Amino acid sequence: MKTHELFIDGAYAPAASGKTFAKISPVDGRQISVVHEALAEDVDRAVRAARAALEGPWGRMPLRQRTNLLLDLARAIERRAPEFVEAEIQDTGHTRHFSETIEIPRGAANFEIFANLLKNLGGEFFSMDTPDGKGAVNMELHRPKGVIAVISPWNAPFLLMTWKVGPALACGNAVIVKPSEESPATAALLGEVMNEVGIPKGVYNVIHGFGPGSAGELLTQHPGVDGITFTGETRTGEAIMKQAAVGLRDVSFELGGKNPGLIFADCDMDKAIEVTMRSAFANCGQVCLGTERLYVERPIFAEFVARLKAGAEALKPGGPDDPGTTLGPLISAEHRRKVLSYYDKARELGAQVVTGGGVPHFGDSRDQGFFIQPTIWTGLEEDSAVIREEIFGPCCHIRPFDTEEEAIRLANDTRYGLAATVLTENLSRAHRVGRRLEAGLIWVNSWFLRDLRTSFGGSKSSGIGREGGAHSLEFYTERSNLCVKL
Ligand code: NAD
Ligand code: 6OD
Repeated sequence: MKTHELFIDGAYAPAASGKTFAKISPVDGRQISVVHEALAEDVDRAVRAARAALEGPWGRMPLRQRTNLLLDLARAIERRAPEFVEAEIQDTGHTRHFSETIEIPRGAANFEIFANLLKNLGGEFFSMDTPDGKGAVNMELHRPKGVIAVISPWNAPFLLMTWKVGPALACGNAVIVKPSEESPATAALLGEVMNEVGIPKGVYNVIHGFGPGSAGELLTQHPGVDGITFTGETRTGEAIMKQAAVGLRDVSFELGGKNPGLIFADCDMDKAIEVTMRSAFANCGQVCLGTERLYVERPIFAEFVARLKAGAEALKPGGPDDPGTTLGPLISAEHRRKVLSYYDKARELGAQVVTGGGVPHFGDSRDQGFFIQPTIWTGLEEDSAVIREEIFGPCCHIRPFDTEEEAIRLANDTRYGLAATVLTENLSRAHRVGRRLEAGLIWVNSWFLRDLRTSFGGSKSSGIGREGGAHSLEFYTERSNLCVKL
């Protein structure tokens, strides 16, 4: 059975804690690996290694050499993509297609785009007048922030982890990654590739473990950490913010969502169904940007519901190696219990279950996995928990609306503000509605489409700060103004 040790100071090493935990396959409930759990001594060692890297060759490395190493890293990930895909799908049960076409290539791209960005980075420059007439010049300097703690989730492990490690390293920081306890494999494998391309030791460290009372909490409380970038649940973000308060460490948070989709009667129906099938069911609904609340203009409500139902029922649940699989499992037994509790709640609240609402049966080992039926409801009140809380499963509620104003009000009536989609062929409506939606990412006639140079993040309870392109410099660098009197 595979064992994932920690990766500290350029080498794999057992946890000093002597503790390990089991990683369970979401496809059939079998244990697939043993994972070492980092506790205080291990976290301390990782922080010391990262600090030493900043004071050593990494900290002194010219920008061109540093960014070239990251470009080499991107190529090496591409070369070893089949290994990354295998590691990711074993841990998560994701469809092979999703891992091969999105997760792993995006991981490589995350190093490439930030390396290129830093290579070509300019900065503010102001020439100013002074009373003696000689003047002064002001210029903006960027310095690495220092040791960055990267706390990442399990729903797109490699993509979301590298989305943070890429800019952190391009800006010259050293990182300590704490991947989710549910998805340790790709973060572990990346250590090997870091060594292969010659990234100096201590620049990239991985500690495994849980959140509270374990590696996550210990890392975010460590005084040697200068900044914490976190992707995960809003409630976890609140806990980490308290932990980060000691020493006033900076945070960057990408949190939960309860994203609306607005489908207007003037949409292209085929496009609306294609977009919604992805936004509601891709990755078995385990996407922070996914759509769990749909509002459909009344004249096309019945047709939309019927066509989405047909689409959901055509999805083929199965493991990554089952031919034709289009819907993988949920990540864990615990997560499935949570999603099923909303399925029960919806029924208790009198929802009409258009399709799904339970667990599929295979008659083989997959019955020990964590599969669940894609589910669509109608008829719930907007103040019900099913509509207000993030479920993070393959499910959505659909409600009719009558006016554009009503659709906007319903969409914005949430504590979250991560993403929204609008389906319309009316260009004026697209702009008019789009600019009134309270979300960090707004799509018209598409979903998940994004130039990586744009900002990414959520408002309200969906996050703090923005990452992506030059926006990442806000968090991953410290800025100074150098004012030179002439
Ligand atoms: P989670 O919050 O349970 O865990 C995320 C990470 O935080 C894990 O590594 C976990 O071990 C760690 N952690 C938990 N408690 C901690 C603590 N007290 N201190 C330090 N670390 C701690 O999230 P999850 O279940 O892994 O992921 C699903 C959630 O992530 C969903 O809410 C989803 O919306 C959100 N998410 C958001 C985005 C985004 O970009 N906004 C992207 C992906 C996922
Ligand atoms: O594409 C990205 O960079 C990104 N952060 C996607 C988030 C997906 C959430 O599940």
